[in-house]
Amino acid sequence: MKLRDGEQVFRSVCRVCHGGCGVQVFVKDGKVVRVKGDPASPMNKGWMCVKGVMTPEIANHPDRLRTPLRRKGERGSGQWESISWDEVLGEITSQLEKFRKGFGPESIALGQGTGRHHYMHVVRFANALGTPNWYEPGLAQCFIPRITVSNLTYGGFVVGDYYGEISPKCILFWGHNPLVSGPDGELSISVKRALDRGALGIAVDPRRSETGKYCQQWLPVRPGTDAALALAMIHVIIRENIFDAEFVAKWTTGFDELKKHVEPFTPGWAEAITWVPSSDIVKAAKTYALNKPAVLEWGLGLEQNPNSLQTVRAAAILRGLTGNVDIPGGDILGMNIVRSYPTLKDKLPEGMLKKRLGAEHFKLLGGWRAFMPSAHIPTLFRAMRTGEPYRVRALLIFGGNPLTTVANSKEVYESLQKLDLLVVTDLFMTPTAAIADYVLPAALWPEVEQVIGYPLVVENMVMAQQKITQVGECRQDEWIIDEMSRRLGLPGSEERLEDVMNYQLEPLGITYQKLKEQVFIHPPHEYRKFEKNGFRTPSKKLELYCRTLERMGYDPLPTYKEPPESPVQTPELAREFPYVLTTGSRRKEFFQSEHRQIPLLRKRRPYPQVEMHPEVAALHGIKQGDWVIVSSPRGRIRMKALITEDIHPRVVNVEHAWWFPEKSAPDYGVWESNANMLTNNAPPYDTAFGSYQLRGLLCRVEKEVETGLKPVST
Ligand SMILES: Nc1nc2c(c(=O)[nH]1)N[C@H]1C(S)=C(S)[C@@H](COP(=O)(O)OP(=O)(O)OC[C@H]3O[C@@H](n4cnc5c(=O)[nH]c(N)nc54)[C@H](O)[C@@H]3O)O[C@H]1N2
Ligand SMILES: Nc1nc2c(c(=O)[nH]1)N[C@H]1C(S)=C(S)[C@@H](COP(=O)(O)OP(=O)(O)OC[C@H]3O[C@@H](n4cnc5c(=O)[nH]c(N)nc54)[C@H](O)[C@@H]3O)O[C@H]1N2
Ligand code: SF4
Ligand SMILES: [Mo]
Repeated sequence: MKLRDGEQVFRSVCRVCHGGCGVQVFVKDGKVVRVKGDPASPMNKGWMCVKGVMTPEIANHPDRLRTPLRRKGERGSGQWESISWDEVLGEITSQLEKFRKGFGPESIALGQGTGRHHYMHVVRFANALGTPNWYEPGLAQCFIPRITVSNLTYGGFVVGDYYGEISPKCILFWGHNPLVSGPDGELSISVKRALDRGALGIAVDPRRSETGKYCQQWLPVRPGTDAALALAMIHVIIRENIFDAEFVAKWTTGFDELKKHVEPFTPGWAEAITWVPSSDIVKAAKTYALNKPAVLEWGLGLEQNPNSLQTVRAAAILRGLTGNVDIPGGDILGMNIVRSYPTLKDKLPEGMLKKRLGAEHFKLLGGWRAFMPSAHIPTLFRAMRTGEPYRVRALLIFGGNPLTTVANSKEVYESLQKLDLLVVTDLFMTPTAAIADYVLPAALWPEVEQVIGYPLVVENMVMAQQKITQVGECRQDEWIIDEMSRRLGLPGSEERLEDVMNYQLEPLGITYQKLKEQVFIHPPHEYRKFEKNGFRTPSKKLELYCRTLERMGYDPLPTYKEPPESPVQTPELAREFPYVLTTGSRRKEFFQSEHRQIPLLRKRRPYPQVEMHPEVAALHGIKQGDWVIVSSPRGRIRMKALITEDIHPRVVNVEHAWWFPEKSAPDYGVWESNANMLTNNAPPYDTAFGSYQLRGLLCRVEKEVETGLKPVST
């Protein structure tokens, strides 16, 4: 590696997204000046994505928050004063103490964003504070159904095996576009390499996504109906006798029940529901079953609907039937080489479990069996807004912009405005931070110390993030939490972050300081672990039929449910809103609501886009690049038309999490093009996870005319 004048280099791990890329960080005069992929990292082997290489532009951006801020005028007036850490922490903790004593710790909620370095530390803080109410905008809508279903079915989480000698022969991409969204258990580059090595690709997606373009087969499914498609594929695999009979007989439970259960779910039945031709369903089922080893890459397309448990279960069963679990080149169970984060869950008083908002209904999200029990977002925000069943008075958000990422943004706004205390810790001023009482400046990844196990959840490799630079008064979230904990005298506050990291690393016989020198540890993968001790399920087998679910009152075998808002369920509404709306598909340039202020990224994607088929565009007189109004029964937004053949002709797709840092405070244009103005946070929810619907709603599109429709604003 070549050093330029005055540079120093450090090895760490990029966390502009969920992370995973080993990198070399070049520092000059105390600033990050460039980052490069680390060729020695087994994960990315020197590769980096377009966001990661922008780290210096993010770290040194003039708009970065650099000091703690206290609101001066009214909420949202845009008037702030800089105060010291000592003052801000003193003021916040004295208010927290007041709420805790006066109304109980459950009146304080904690919020955060998707899988950051401080994720588990926020959970730890909630337990230490004694509040059951923390949330993250993903959870029931992201990853928790996949993790929980994996645990129930296989006794552990699985990820595609792109790391060994044997490469997958087939990859079934189900509602997932990893060439763009990569770091959700794998990296884009690993998937791309497997496809380049000749893996057959099948994409189940209403859009022919960037990943879909590499696939031999595209199944443009009607959003929200994936469970029907998966059930039909199970039907075909059993009917055609192309399941792995030996594996099924020896290592699974409930095959006979499953076989009987799927008899009615023929490809013809599924075609009517999913809009995918039955011949394509048969072909996809055969390709997946007959090309072993195969990976099933699952994503948000399976989860962001009110039948998330059963949809994800149906996909999980496909892996089991075909014997693709924990084999080289298949979907592998994690090594979990680090000890789980000490979240102090035993410090949460018993009585608080019952008070967790939503837990009594959504047992796999908030109940004691849940993977990482959290509050149900619509129930929590309703409690802020209405005081039912009790008032939530304070919310501390560590990295999250819920005005853009939680369904039904207008209700989110009303809920936040009702709080007595809103504190937002972020890298930048956002529309959510702009209506807070205090805004705290967060550290970006090169300013942070943490241990990261990767791929997420399965932890086959462990890496050290190290603090290399300091920007202004920015502090890592864990530090802020620890300082608050100390002032409040909470359990665990005597431990330093380094103690926590060392505790995690203990089974590896290494300390954080040593790991920093070593950069990463990547033990060889052990396959077919079930042959030694069975699967880590109650039956020790892979559970096609799940008795745990049955005991909890959920269907032990997967079932299909029509989405509550759809051309079939609500045909009257569909006359007014004739297209099926899906939201959220990721873009390479942005991570969720971030990076719109980074010039090189924004230049590549200056506007929010709505994708529609040429037939739809022609019907409404819409031309490529026109501004379009997209409306749903809940609201309307404007986006630029992206007209493409690569989408089902009855589906419209909008990007999510748009706001405009260049527009004026406090809204920053958050009401203009924000997908969650269209989405629904009302029941019905998934009965186990409480997932609400972000995909498979109804909408209409029309060309924006200058004097006509204007975006709604509050
Ligand atoms: N309609 C629709 N809505 C969706 C989705 C969808 O597909 N469709 N997807 C959902 C999913 S899967 C998820 S995970 C959520 C994501 O939702 P969030 O994770 O809430 O994403 P953001 O809104 O971008 O908020 C992240 C904020 O954290 C800040 N940040 C980044 N790093 C740090 C850090 O280290 N510390 C601190 N304190 N702040 C930091 C960023 O500047 C940004 O403002 O959105 C959900 N919302
Ligand atoms: N660049 C970038 N990378 C990211 C993120 C980001 O914001 N930007 N976010 C991160 C986070 S938190 C997450 S959770 C992951 C998400 O990563 P993915 O799971 O890949 O999520 P999406 O790209 O939102 O959606 C995947 C695909 O689902 C399709 N789809 C939409 N509705 C349906 C449906 O009903 N059924 C099916 N089968 N498909 C459907 C979309 O067209 C899209 O191509 O990405 C992570 N990585
Ligand atoms: S994929 Fe994620 S970890 Fe890798 S370079 Fe991009 S932002 Fe960084
Ligand atoms: Mo997510």
